[in-house]
Amino acid sequence: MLKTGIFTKVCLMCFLVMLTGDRQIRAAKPYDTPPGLEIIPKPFEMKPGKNDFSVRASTIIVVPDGSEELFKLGRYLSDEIGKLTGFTLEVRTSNGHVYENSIIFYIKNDIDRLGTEGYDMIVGGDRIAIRASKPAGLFYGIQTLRQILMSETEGWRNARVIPGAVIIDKPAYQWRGMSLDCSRHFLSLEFVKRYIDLLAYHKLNVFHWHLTDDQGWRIEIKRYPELTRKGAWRGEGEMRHGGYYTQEQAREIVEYAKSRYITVVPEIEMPGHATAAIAAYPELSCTGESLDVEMIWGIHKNLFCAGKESTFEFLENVLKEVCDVFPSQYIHIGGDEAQKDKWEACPHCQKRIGDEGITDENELQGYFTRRIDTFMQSLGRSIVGWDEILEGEPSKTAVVQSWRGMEGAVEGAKKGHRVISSPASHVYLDFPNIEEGTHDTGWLKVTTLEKVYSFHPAPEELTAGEASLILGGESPLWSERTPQPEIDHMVFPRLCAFSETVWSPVEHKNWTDFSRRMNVHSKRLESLGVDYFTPSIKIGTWETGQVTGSSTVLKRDITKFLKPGHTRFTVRHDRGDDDVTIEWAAISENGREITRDTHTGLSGKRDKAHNYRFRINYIQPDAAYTLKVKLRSDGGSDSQGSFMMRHFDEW
Ligand code: TNX
Repeated sequence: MLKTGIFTKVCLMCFLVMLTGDRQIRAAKPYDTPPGLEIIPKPFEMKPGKNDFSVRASTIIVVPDGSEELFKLGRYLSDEIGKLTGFTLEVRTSNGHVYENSIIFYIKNDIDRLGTEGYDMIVGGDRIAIRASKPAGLFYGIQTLRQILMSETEGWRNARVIPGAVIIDKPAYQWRGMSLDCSRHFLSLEFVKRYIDLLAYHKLNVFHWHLTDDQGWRIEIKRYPELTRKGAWRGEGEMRHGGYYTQEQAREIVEYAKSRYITVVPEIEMPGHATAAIAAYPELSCTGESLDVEMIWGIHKNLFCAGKESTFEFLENVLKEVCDVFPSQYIHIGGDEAQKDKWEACPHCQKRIGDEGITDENELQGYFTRRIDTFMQSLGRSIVGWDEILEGEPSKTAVVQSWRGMEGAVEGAKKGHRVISSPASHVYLDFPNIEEGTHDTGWLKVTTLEKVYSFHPAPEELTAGEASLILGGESPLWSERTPQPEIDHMVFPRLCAFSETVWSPVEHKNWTDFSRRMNVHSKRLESLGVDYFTPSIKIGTWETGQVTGSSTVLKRDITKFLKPGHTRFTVRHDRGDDDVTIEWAAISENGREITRDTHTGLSGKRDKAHNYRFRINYIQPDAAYTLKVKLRSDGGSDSQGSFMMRHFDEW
């Protein structure tokens, strides 16, 4: 098995020299995806080769000597191949030997054209060579290999043949992010780790962790224990919801992400989206009034007081602990949707405006942001803020995340800020996939897979110099309407399209080619256990005359459809002038009610649909199951609507 044949060595060297010969950074040339190589995001360059490589039980993974990190990467590849093929591959350092049938990692610091995250890969005959100038590049080469092994060639999870190929690959953007909102719905530590793996699989490298908001504070701050004792919980009884991450758990996520070449960027919202913090420490607001952690979605007017010095003392102490846990260069400080009514009425804030000689409350937010920015710089960090921070002229060191369209990206870059593009219109994963009525406010517009695919991080109106300030893009999952079991459904497959918009060169954009690769890729998602978007099924309707001004309970048979796990029913208004109010929905088994979700929902011309959710632990064979919904109209009886249902795998 061990061969040091001079011929083999010479051939391999020639191969590599041929590949490195071209040091120029070239523009990407569009190409047709060769069969068996349907990678998402699409690699920079790829050519089919003559000889396929077979993964065997005897295949050896060879890593360069002397690096623990590279050895770990070898073990990681071995584990992943193990999951896919059942083989346990040995990992060895090369020691100058050339092994037959091997996957070889090379680090060459001078492969300029690959940058810090690129790799090239030659698959031919009895070896696969993956080269990069940094370990991150090898990691992405491994993701490419994982995807190839999860292709249709020999059946799912079973492919052992990797088609001969030469791949040269590197990202278009350095900031390829996704964010999870763990405030509106708490997400378990395991679930967050699973997402980190899914991001890595799509070559994304930033996990933006939205940790605080009106509806919950989710990160332990040792100096202020009430933040999580009180601020991490909302509601009473059945409606109680919450949870938080200890610093130790957050560190675990940071480490886990690091091993996947992902940076965790935490977000601590200020001055708005602060209700949970204020519920814990009322003195942080302008009025000091006592508040509960918010139960209702939308924009709330509780801001941290910008007049009191104690607010800054608190925030600095919090941020110090945050920086201690999160080594990221960038710390997100929110800044969005800060409606300033409370500041207008606050003597402390007005005094601050007077003392600082600033004109209004928008500038007061600018003062706030600059102060926090200066503090963060003193800790050696940089802030990221939502595009509203531009209204207060922050210092140039602040990174702007453009979300209300691309205007913030244009303005931010023109003013010399670094920018992350996240236009809600294209990359918000809380927006519905199709018009199926699972949305309940006018803000949430249908965002199809194709729409996400059409996103481009760099606005055309920028000069080349300005465009160089666009760090990349980020796709957030806001979780108001998405509890944990439904997250996959909102995120996938749209995150796959997004990954291509930030990794692949824009010249490669080709919806038809992407859709074809996506057909293969969706099988991969299935084998990874991703419950990606599929439409709800219609289990019944109500017709004109059935829902009137007095409450009625409608029943629909769901025996055929109900499965154990998490089920969502959508009550959707389809036609008619009358809006419908829903009081509750319930499920009965053989005529006996087994579970009920009681909360008022509106299903009408504007807020079309409302969701009711159940967790069913057990389905009794031969039992009959019925959905019951209690509803009434706002007067007339001409509304018509549908009952929709979607089952979700439990996480
Ligand atoms: C706006 S995006 C928000 C979030 C909401 C989201 C819902 C941003 C900076 N603010 O607080 O969750 O819309 O789509």
